[in-house]
Amino acid sequence: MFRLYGSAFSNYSNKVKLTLVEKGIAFEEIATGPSQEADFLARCPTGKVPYFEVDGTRFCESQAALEYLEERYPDVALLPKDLLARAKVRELIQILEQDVELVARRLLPHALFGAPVADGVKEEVARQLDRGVQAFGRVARFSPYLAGEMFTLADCAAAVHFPLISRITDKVYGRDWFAGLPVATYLEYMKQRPAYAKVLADMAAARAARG
Ligand SMILES: N[C@@H](CCC(=O)N[C@@H](CS)C(=O)NCC(=O)O)C(=O)O
Repeated sequence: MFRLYGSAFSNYSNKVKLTLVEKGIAFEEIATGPSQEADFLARCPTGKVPYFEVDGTRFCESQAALEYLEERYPDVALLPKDLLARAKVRELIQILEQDVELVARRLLPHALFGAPVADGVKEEVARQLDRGVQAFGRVARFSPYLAGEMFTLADCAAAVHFPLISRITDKVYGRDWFAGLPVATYLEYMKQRPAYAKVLADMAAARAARG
């Protein structure tokens, strides 16, 4: 049994959950938040969520989980057969996470919890976001999925990262950095997929339970 330790509020947890549900894999979800406590670090070296347990082996990093799930459960394929097409899907995920999500994440504590920001950080992040979103826009196809006609792992990542990135940039800069891309239309289209609808419903239920 695949055990997913994570949070309904964590986009990286939801990336893995969306992949599991899309593939129709049975899994157990254990609600956990990140921690730098020693007992948590003994289970997950980064202290972040999500982390995973399969047959007694623990590991972390959402992309490692996606690659494991794709290799272990190839029947519902979320990577194309062609090796170069597979590389293009991975390129999409890496650009989105490395050049956009991680950049916007620097302002997450400020946007969501009002944490202070050092001088110049907003300007620096804005410059990096410009470059990252433009790079992503050059490779994303939105036709209708990110890599083209096939729903792939890139969609499992983007569908959960886009709303968070838009929320952060809206809050901090008063504008959505994805406004120039067809992200809103794409997300509406994605909501027709039962797996994505479930991830959103679980998040809404967790929000309601938190009050
Ligand atoms: N590269 C990691 C990123 C995981 C991550 O950043 N998780 C966030 C929650 S969405 C977290 O645990 N943050 C707490 C921290 O950075 O200490 C992955 O892909 O799993």
